[in-house]
Amino acid sequence: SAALANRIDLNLLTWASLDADGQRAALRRPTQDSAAAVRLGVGKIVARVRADGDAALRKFTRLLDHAVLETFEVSAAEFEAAEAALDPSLKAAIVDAAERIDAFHRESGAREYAVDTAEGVHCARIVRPIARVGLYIPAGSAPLPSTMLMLGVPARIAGCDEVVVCTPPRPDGSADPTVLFAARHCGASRVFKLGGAQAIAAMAIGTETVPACDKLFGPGNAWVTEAKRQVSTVEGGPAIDMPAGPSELLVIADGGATPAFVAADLLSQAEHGPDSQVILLCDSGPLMARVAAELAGQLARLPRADIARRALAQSRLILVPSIEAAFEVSNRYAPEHLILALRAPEAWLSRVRAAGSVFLGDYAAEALGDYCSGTNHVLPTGGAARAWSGLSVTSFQTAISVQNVTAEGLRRIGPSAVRIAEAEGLQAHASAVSIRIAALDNPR
Ligand code: HSO
Ligand code: ZN
Repeated sequence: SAALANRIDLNLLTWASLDADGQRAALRRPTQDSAAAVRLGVGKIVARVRADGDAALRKFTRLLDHAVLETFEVSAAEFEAAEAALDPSLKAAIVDAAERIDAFHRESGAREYAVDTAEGVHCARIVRPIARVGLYIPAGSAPLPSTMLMLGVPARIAGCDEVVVCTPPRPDGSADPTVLFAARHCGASRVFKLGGAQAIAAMAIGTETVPACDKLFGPGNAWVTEAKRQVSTVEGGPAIDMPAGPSELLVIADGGATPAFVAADLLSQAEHGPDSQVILLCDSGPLMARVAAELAGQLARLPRADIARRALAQSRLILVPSIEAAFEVSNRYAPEHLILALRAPEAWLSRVRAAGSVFLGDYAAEALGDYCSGTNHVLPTGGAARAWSGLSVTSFQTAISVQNVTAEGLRRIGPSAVRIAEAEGLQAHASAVSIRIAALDNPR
């Protein structure tokens, strides 16, 4: 209705009535390429941190975070003050969430294995932790201690030697106490009060106080994301976790879904930021109308209504001809989060081809996965779920392959190597094998 449309701006679409262009437009994400100004600004920050180290960090922290800091590292006294300041029920909830994240992620590491590919040819994979990792915990519009757990717990399970954390300081020079508590709880080695592109530059390059890291993790604003991209392309620079973009939720609901639950899930995503993406696919017109009404009602009561309203204006509620069709649309979009508000959700799981994390049934709110079901909330966005996976212990490990070849093994596989090397015109390769076979044939 017009009255409703005035209160919240929703895009209600009917999939079957859209042509190919209309369907493409319905699934289009807002363009994410970083503005030239951001690219340039980040480039300057990275160059200054490379040249001036801590002095540059002090300058950018004063200019951009409005905090005057002589040293950045969080002291034992600060950790203790943070812990003392926190409500015991909040501490208990963080400990509880960390336990469940630990329980789920323990199973997620790369496994070592060994295969004899021929008699005398023993091949194996061994797994090692990445030595030094850098975790970025944003504090922007809301500090996210849950992100500290999602990065810190798998790093601890992997057994990384050093876990470096950066989180932005507040203007008074302190860091968010909940983030500090979570950092200490998952055993972070060192925490620095640094934010933005300068934090990423520091962990990538290293300064007098911040150590250079082998791989950088964590979400952040456009500046942080661009900084990760830039430092990872420098020769010898760190690896990064995954391309990060605005958070997304796609819900597939049938006529039996509970409109209030569906609306609440959509709003939980929308309140993250005005650029959050929210899509509902539903095969029931009446349900869609009731979700739209619920959205309006629940939105009015939210403290972050303004942010959520702007995200919803970019959202889409799409009537699809069938649940089968909904899965085709969803796989094409490849959402970060996928809720199946369906009557027999497990039976539909086999249809899911591309998604970061799936929530089955009426009770699996996305917010549970954000905090404490145990799964990770650092997930591929922007359609990356077609080829990328969410964070797990393997993200903090390397796998090293090993081969052990006996004389018998050399005799078995050597001739194939020689033949292929000759075909490639690589005579030194062929010789490296044939010289050994000859030595076996003519022991001196
Ligand atoms: N939904 C966000 C994670 C988050 N939500 C943190 C609340 N706190 C991206 O998966
Ligand atoms: Zn969330």
